[in-house]
Amino acid sequence: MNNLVKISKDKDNDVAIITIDNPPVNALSPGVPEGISAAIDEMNGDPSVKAAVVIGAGRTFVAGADIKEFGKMTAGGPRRSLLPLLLHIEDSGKPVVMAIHGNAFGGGLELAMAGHYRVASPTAQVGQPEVKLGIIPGAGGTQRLPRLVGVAKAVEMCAEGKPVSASDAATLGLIDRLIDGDLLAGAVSFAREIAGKPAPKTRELTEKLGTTAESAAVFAAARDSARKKQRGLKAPLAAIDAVEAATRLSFEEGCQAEARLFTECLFSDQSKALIHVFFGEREVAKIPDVPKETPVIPVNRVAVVGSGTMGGGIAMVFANAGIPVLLKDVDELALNVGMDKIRKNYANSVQRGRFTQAFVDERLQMIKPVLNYDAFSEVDMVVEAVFEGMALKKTVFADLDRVCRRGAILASNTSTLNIDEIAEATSRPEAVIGTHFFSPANVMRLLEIVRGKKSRKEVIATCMQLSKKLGKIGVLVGNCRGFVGNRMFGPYRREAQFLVEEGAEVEAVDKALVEFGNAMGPLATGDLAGLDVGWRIRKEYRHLEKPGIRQPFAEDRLCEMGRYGQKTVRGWYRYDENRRASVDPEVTALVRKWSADAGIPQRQISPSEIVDRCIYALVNEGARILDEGYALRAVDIDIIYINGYGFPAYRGGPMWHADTVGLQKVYQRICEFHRPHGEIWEPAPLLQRLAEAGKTFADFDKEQVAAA
Ligand code: T1G
Repeated sequence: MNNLVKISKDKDNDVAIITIDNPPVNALSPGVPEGISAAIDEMNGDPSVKAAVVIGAGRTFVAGADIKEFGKMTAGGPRRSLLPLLLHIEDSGKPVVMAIHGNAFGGGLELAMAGHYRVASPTAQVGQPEVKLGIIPGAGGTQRLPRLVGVAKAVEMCAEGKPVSASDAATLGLIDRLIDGDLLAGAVSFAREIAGKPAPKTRELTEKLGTTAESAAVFAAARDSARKKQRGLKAPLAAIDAVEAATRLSFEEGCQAEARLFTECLFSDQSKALIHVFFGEREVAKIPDVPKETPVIPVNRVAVVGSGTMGGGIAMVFANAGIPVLLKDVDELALNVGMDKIRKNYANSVQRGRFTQAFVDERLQMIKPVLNYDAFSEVDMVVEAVFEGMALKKTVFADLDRVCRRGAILASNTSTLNIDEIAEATSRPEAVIGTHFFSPANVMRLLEIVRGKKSRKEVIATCMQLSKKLGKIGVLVGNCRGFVGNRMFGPYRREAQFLVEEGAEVEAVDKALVEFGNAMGPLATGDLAGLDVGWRIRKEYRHLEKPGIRQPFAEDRLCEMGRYGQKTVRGWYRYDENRRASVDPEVTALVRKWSADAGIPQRQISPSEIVDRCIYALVNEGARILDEGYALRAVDIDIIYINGYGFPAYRGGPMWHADTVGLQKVYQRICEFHRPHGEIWEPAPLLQRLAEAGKTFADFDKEQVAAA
């Protein structure tokens, strides 16, 4: 593609209009910076022109540097092409006005800040989200931003990466004027207003910089917060260092400091992992045999059956997306308890500033509690969220088959049960699908969409698209026991229990996985979800357990004692009234006794063995799932674990992490576990094949895409 085509030039009398046209998000791909630079030269060379407006074609200004190019970069990265351009714009003899709509993110905001003025649509957003990719702004953003918005705000924007609305940016002095209506027309008349006046160069502004000493407390607080809220991430701390450099050094020296920090981040494993996650969250939406043109079913009205913890949360998800919900339960008491929990959750969200009271009042109006199926014939979709028992689910689906109109989607929130068996309870298995939300449903981003043998493509396409509208990441999985997430979680938690039975302290197992980066350890997670949930499922499937295969016993024994975790104040840990956990020596003593009775020798176990056994159990089961075709790609598994199980995004997910370690090394380690622990650690055939071929799970994904 000819570079200059991405930049179109026009004139409105004495104002030049430079349009960036590089769909889908006007990224600063190769040729774009050069095209803008050439257009600026042309404008400066045209005596009839007094000023220029730079604007984006399509739905947005510039969403940043082209992330797809990062893999090809050598030291210095995008800044080599961007920084000269930005200086060139700043040094333009005639003023340049940046007209922002949609998003000005990363290199897009850096470009905008090199302009002499910025105007924006009120709905626009600006930001430096680079830390979400494990990098920092690399084209002067950490040096120009504090000059425009002050040090504290610049630190916040660069270290947290959150977008700022155009109206807040205007208040901060980052945007010079908000333009209602026609942005281009407004920008051109603004340009005409400022033409001939001195054009302020952002890099020369100093009044908002202050001194390092004055901002010392800001930097200290930001580092503290980054270490707590973005635990394990390197980029936020690097971003703070870079902004701090702006308060100590000249603009040029500050840019060099930024460049060093940028390059360190860019070539880090964390950044590679986070870029994998960025594209992965978009890749999972692509289903090879369900093309994006597949017709979708309009979902304007839904019903949820069951107003328990999950049902209530799911009803909130639909209401929050503006979709009215019928919430059904069997009796008044259950319904009142369910609605009270919803109201309480919303009140917490208002308290935490996540929603306004007006928003919440509106949403509560959208949730209609009902005791019967009378209005179900009007809904486009039903999500069943009743107790996890096959018989009850079949009864509910038979009812839904009777009361719902043809064409409605019948979805189950089951987390383990067979979707095809549930579908057989209806006369329309093609309309049945799994929509497995994660607790708390109104918070967790993951939605596992479970494809039944007969689920229609339109039903799948609708649920995939709907997940985005619901603010979720929908990942399509196959119908095997526990689907993808929970199926892998089994071996992961099995190993955690085995490790305790072999001598590791409960808190040591959790500590090792938390230090690895997980949001919570496997045993504490069990206490949070309720140990009895897994216990009931294990009891339901006891008949499927292979004789002679070692099974963990500690958790079952705790449950037999009524220790279900947080909800019974005791589980693996003991909990106080604020649900704060403390080590329970009684559990350690109990497990030691049970292990002695079972003849399990006790030994010292290192944190690295704890991590390897738990994480590689995930990887090995993940490889089986891929081989059996219950997940489309390894990246799907990564996205499931990051958004549903608190796996650290900066490690890219379990499969990417295995690639980073090296599959040969992972395979060898699994073989080491296989020898003493037998069949449960038999290496997955796919893992063995890839390791022996010197390949990765990423290679597997590429081959899948090529074969599709
Ligand atoms: N580079 C390349 N491709 C990009 C891209 C980018 N910056 N942003 C989006 N895409 C692709 C994306 O993969 C998808 O492709 C399509 O565009 C639509 O995206 C020097 C170094 C802007 C909020 O971090 O946050 O600048 O799947 O599905 O939901 O300091 O995209 O269709 O093939 O996400 O409407 C900093 C990243 C870069 C912003 C739009 N910028 N993008 O969301 O669409 S680093 C970012 C987003 C940088 C400088 C540094 C979102 C969006 P496909 P989408 P959306």
